[in-house]
Amino acid sequence: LHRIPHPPHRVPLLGDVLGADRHRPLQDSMRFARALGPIYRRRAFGKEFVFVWGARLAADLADESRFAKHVGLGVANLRPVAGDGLFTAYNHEPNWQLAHDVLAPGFSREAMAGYHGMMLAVAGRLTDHWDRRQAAGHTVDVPGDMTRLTLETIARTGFGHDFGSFERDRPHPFVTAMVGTLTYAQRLNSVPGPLAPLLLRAAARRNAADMDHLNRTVDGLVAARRRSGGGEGDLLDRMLATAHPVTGEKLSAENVRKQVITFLVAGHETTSGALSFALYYLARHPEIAARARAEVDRVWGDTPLPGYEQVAKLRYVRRVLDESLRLWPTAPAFAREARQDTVLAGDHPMLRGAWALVLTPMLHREPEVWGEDAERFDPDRFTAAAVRARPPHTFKPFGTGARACIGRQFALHEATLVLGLLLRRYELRLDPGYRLTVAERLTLMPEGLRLRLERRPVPP
Ligand code: MNH
Repeated sequence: LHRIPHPPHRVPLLGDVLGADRHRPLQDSMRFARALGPIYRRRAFGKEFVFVWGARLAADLADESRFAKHVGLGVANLRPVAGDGLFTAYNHEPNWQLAHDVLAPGFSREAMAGYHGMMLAVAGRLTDHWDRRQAAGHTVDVPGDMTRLTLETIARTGFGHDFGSFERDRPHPFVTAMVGTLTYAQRLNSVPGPLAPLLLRAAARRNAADMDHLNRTVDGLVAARRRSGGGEGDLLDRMLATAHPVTGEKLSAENVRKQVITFLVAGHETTSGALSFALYYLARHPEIAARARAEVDRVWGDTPLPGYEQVAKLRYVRRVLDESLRLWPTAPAFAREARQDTVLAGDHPMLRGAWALVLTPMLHREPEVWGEDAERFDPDRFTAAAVRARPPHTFKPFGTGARACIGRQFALHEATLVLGLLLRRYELRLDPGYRLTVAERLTLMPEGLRLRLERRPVPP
């Protein structure tokens, strides 16, 4: 450990937390990364935390035979909310494998093709809303509306539920409660564990109320499904009725509750951020937007509603999305622990159970991999040839290994579809005075992003 650099001024007890931006811990860690290099440590309240972003080190941590997901920091702080749900389960908890095997078919190609029609319907609610805003001469609230869209999409496709987000002026109370618990989980990292109940008394009370709200929403949704006696084989049906193909075991009622919360939250928050950042970059770079729009016009022609197959054909739009997730991966870190005593990248001895946090936004800007212009937005970094030329494990917006994102294809399909529809329908105008600032609540979101729209002639 002593060979890993750390900040020069360490305060007794507090460690390296002074001067830290409590509301933007990830961007704070990015600053430390730039100053200290590809692996560094920070001390907080007597504990050392190791941060990694060098490409060679991150690639070694991706070796599944020696490392696995570590449930730590933000993820661990979500255990009271999501328990042994898929995202927050410990590797050794039997409910991880059980739920993974039962739910994975819900993300197969066939399942995705089945969601496509509902995704289109929800996107139609977004464009109806944006048409009205545009006609009235108003700007649109990008993160707010992307959250409406992605919440309705996962709720409809996964759970046959309608939150009515587009019929509300303010965020749905479910979203407010979710943002509350995510923010609270992030804040728990900035106070010494034992003192949390004291320092965060008011916040802890609010958090309990938020968790209550999430639980009640989910219980209502599950009860409605039990009454109606099954849907059309969506995620909720799988959770309630599908037995494990080998063991015949089913998810318990308590675990179903955790999975529903997990999927409603993980299934929309990060996709909303990804769409918001992509729209920011498209509006900031009109020449890139024009190229993407030309692709949509060419590939979709004047089909009013693109089919499932037509979405994957938007190769350039997809590159815009990848490049947005490179600069701002909206789930910006993941932790890896040693399965046994080992040496990281031949340099750093690690005991079994020792862990490090991979800072994805810094890995994605590593100059040796992405070049000296790594901060520049350029979708052509994701042409097939460019991807082949890069070393493996250098682009990790969806994490790595057995515990990588189960919803990756779902998110990419939804986001590509929506970007295609929006590019085809609108020109996006950004206030030239807007400066990108990134808000953090474990996930990332562009702050205060509003766009002015101009309608294009579109198929009926
Ligand atoms: Mn998702 C795990 C990022 C969309 C459901 N997701 C992960 C991880 C990352 C991630 C990173 C791994 C975390 C870790 O190692 O600790 N996820 C994303 C991003 C998007 C995203 C950037 C959108 C863009 N995720 C989605 C969607 C769903 C979903 C959509 C569901 C429909 N994600 C999950 C679940 C897990 C996960 C569930 C946990 C998987 C597991 O551990 O088995």
